[in-house]
Amino acid sequence: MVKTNFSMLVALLFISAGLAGCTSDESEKDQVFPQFSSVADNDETYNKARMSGSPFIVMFSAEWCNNPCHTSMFTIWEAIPELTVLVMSTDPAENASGITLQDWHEAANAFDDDDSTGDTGVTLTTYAFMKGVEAGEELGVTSPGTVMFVNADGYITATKVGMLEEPQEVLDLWETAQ
Ligand SMILES: [Ca+2]
Repeated sequence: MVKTNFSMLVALLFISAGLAGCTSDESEKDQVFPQFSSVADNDETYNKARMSGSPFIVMFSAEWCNNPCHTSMFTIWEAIPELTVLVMSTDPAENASGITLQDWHEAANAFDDDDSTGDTGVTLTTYAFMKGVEAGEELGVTSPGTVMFVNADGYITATKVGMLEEPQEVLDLWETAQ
């Protein structure tokens, strides 16, 4: 029993330490999403100027991140299809793990495919896959698994650390950016 409690304490301390660097605190609610400029898998350049005027979602991920990344991508799509989602890799290596941005997008699209029936599920057509190392570092995000909701003025209105599994949660967080 004592051992269990100690383990829980260690786990709680670990979780607290992990959350200390995130931006979900009320006090940081108005943090501006940093300037960035990145060429995505569709060869288009995305930056703050291009994104201003409409809310958007940034998912910090990586070429090699399957979960929570893929699950979160499809939960967002399930909640609201065809949203503009910038999927940013926190891995500075070009073609990390030998995966190009195009490969990465295709792997994500294939995540909900059913090989036995040939059903290809949905295709994440409005998601743009790019590097986001500098922006992530400015926000204290250096590993995959954080999703940020940004309003039309470029402010971060909500941050989700970890997997998005419930479409309703996406809707609630998206609402903060409207
Ligand atoms: Ca698919």
